Amino acid sequence: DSFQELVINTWSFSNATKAGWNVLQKTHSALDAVEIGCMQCEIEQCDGTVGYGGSPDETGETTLDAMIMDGPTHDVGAVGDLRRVKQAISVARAVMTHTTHTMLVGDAATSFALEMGFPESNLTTMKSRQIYENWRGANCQPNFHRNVTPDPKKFCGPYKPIPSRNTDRVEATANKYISKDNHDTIGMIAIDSKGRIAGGTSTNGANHKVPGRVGDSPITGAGAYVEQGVGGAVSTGDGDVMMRFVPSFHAVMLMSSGMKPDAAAKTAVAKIINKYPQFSGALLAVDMNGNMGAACNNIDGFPYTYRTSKDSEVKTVTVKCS
Ligand code: SD4
Repeated sequence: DSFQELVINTWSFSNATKAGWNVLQKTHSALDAVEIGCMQCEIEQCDGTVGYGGSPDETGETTLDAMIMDGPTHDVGAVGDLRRVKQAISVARAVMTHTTHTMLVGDAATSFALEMGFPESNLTTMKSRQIYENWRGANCQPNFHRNVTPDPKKFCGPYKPIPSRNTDRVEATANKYISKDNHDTIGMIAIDSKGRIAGGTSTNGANHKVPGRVGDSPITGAGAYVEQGVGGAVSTGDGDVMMRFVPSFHAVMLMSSGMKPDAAAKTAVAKIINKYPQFSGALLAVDMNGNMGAACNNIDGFPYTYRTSKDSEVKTVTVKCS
């Protein structure tokens, strides 16, 4: 085995790292490691931001985004706005394995999942119901995801566009925030002993999103990107802003022209900060030799977790945002 095996993921989701690592030891497949690692977080509902029962949308429903990418074939499978099916990363892998497509969305993605044998279930829990009730309140709260003039009668919809100067819109977008306990998408990269790299993400997205919203996580190059022989990157945070910069792709391209993961992550994040100084998020990058790096903005430090064949246990490193 000439390659150092590696499993690395965003945040302190060490059970996900362990699950990915364990399957890597059994099947020696980076793809399996990413699927099973992310699945662990879907089961545990990591931080309430992965899997069912978190981030209810404006109507109270939880929907899921996930993707998986295979380095050697450059194949991708993804689901956006997946409804009523818990196993988002596995459905994403089924899209990759059993279709010529890259991404399926919404209720049609659900139909595909059911055809593939995944069970239908309710993604709402007491907790997500409570988050929704607290936010909606008795009088309907304004939704910061919508740029409407505060008019109590309009907060609960139906919504109508309100003419605004374009500069207002840009300002509103730039100041959008994701609360600090709601940015914990799992993004994972694995390298197996044959040197195959794979990456993936799984998330329930953003609280109170407008129904139909798909975040950065299932978008190739935004939520995750791997390039065989170069490395991979995954992101977490305010996906509505981050996807405009395809930061995972950016970081991997920088690595392919010789930059180290650390500098690549910082450069890609700096590009976002330049336009959106307030955005919350983080980017994690790794090369084929297991060099790691991360950068973040507007969060209280960004932990990432990994295991390599050089270590005897899972380790967590926390990066400070500069
Ligand atoms: C999104 N990037 O959908 C995700 C949010 C996130 O935990 O990281 N949530 O925008």
